[in-house]
Amino acid sequence: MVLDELRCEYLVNPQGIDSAHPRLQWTVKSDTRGWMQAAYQILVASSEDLLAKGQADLWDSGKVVSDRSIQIEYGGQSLTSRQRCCWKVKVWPVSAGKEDVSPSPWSAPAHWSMGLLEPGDWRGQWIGNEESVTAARMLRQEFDVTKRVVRATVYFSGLGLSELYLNGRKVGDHVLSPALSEYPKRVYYVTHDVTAQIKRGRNALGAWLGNGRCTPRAEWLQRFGFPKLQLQLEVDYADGLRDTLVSDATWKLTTAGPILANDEYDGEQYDARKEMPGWAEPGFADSAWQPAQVVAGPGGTLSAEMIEPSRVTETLKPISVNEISPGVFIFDMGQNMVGWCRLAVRGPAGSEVTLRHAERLKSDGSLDVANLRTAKATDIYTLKGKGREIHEPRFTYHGFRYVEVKGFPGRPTLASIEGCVVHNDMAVAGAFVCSHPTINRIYRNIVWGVSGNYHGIPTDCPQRDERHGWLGDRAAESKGESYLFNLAALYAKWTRDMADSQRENGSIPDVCPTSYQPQFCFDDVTWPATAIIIPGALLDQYGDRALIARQYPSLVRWIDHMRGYIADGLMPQDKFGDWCVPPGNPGTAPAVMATCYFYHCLKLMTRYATLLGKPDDAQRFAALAEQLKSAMNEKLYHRDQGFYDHGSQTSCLLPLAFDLVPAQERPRVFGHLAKEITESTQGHVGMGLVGGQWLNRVLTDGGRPDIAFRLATNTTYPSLGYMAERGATTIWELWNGDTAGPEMNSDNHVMLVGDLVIWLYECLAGIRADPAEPGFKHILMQPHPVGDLKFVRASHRSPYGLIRSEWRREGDKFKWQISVPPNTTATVSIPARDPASLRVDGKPFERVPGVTFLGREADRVVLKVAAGNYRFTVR
Ligand code: RAM
Repeated sequence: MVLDELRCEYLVNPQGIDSAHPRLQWTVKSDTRGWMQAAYQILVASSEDLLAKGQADLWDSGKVVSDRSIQIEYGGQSLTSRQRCCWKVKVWPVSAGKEDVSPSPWSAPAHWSMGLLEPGDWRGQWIGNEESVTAARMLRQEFDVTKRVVRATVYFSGLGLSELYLNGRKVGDHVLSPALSEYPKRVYYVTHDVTAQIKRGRNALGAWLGNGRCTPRAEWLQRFGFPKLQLQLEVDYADGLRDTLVSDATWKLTTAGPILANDEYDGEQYDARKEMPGWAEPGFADSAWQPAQVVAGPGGTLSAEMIEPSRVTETLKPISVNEISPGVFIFDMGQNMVGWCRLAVRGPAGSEVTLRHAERLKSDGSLDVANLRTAKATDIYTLKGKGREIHEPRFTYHGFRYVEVKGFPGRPTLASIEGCVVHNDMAVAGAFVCSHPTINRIYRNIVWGVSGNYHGIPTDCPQRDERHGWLGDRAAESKGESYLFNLAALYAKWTRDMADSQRENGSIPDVCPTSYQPQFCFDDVTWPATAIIIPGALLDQYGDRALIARQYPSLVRWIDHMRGYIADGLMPQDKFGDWCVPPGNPGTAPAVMATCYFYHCLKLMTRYATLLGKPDDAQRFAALAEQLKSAMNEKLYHRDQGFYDHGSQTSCLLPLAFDLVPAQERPRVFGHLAKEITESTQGHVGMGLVGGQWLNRVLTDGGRPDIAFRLATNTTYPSLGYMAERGATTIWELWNGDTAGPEMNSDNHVMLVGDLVIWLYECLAGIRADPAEPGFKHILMQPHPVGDLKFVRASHRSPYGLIRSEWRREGDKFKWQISVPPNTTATVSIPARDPASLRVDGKPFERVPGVTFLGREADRVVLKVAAGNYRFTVR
């Protein structure tokens, strides 16, 4: 059989898994047209040796007749804490409709290891000191290793943020770890294999504890207390015995180290003169340190952090530096970025360099920090005076483009600072470029904005004193993000935060995990609805059915809690309206927003209940949905005018998007929407972030992709292109960010992206997952050559492999090249009036293997194609 590559993939970071049924997947690379999998076999062994010998002591799946290659649940021996699992897979292809007798060779082996699964596995205690200090806590412990080590693993959680050192070297490359969670319910720990870092003889562990959300800021402190550490190091010896070292009162602690102050929002102050060389190495004299206190834990279950960690993913060089007054230098990073600066400096001991960060400059060239509210975003470094000093902070991050440097000994140059870009390090999932420069520029701004807001959760913004997981910003917008990055794990984690944050009565807060303000719980619909919308998107994009099962009970509780608010058949609960409508445009009534969204949630719940085999639930949700639909059309629809309520853009959009409009009325409502946009707002958006998350798709499905194209390419106010014209390198919180006051006015919010990224990939490039065969097992490919677009080149790394769509218009010709990954099929809808004008790989389609004619639709020819690469030409 022809098989270029068979690759085992694991959905997430494979260290310290805490699911009893880890899910495995693999991809096949093959140029063979129509490559499909007929069967697979998985072997899982407890060691690489056994696996190599084919002795699958944990699981031999046997030959499973199935075309599934993603989301395969481990089905072997029950897995225990710390279990090492080595696995490989082989597959049998379908050939000529029949099963090929010969399977592929075995894949290269892959591994995962289990975390600490039982609460009783944790033998240590939470330690820290219950004292209000701004300084970072430092903790240390020494231990002996007297025998040959075969494996050493450390499991730890240091709240709010932590870094661990072993024998003087940092363990791993994570920063700002662990991920934020609903601490009273769940606390994440991280796992590192430290076998290579342990040595025979005396060893030392050193931990830094930063404040994170365990900050001495009063409101936070009340909820989460002071920083604390729970740690367990397990050293397995060649003789089969194990030593376990845990966090307890025998550890030593000090707050007299160099990090004098640290705060996620305010920044970090570091005095290099207070460094303690060797503190994380054996033999350090720690007699001045105090014993660590055993402290109360945060309350939540320790769970393995199974998302991509935050890392420094790239560094930026400043593009200019300007001395605006004696000794005050403004650096321009050329990009609104998220992270911090690495400072390189030389000078006398005690010199203090202050770096302040901001997104904007005032007209006189000085820093404008008004939109940061109380966040000070200031890092201070005091030199030790020993040659070239390089420093970057540990327990803060900033959203900034400009940096003000003061107190620098001598004159700083462009080489004096470097921007460290920090976010969860997800794999890039797509590429998009087209012939329109405005769209390309906006796309770039979106990628920067979206990635900069991944900090263990998707945050609303990275710069001011907020940085919360506001649900409503990401309702449908998050699906677009999945075309940019592999979000399967991060968003699954965030939905778990939502369930963890849910109240006893079923209410889901608008901010998850809840922050210092548990009162962000309003029982509105549009924000919490995200808890229901995201699992459906992850199902479509990644085929993640298990997530639906996991979240389902929490979602049912929310629905049952909220349905109690229904009055007169309508859902009245709303809090934020169509947040961030361009000023001057009409808002949308609470009952329209809430009823539409609740209806949509009920339809999704019907889908989930059906998927999980719960027909009674499905029926109950469907029936309630029908009631809302009738009430909405009876009470809020104006048959004489053809629109709902006052006819705002969003009040037309939502009923169309969620299919609430009676079929015969659809053209009128759609007509009203199109007219509102083309006339009242003259080809511009007249809606906020709620409407915007459905806008471009509704326009395109209704036959007006030209309006969506106009919105996407506008450079006049209000539009994303306008922001870019005004110099934005990310996406603003407000359409009128340039003229509005600073209090609620961030330059880096993703919510106004709406469904633009979805539209670029699904409608312009035409790459979409078929919900009936999720995870891109079957792909719906329908490009829209719209406006004066000359070409689109896009690709998406789906769970089955790379999907490609590249089209170009040349004179009266339309040329389209696609790649359909092995083990998938696609329905392709080609803009061609006449099938005779179509060539596939230079031939009439009837003569091309793998191609089946499905029919004609308006101005299109619809084909079903097997896996492979195709060239379509339409004259
Ligand atoms: C602001 C946030 C967020 C939005 C809420 C309603 O505080 O920045 O983006 O969801 O308001």
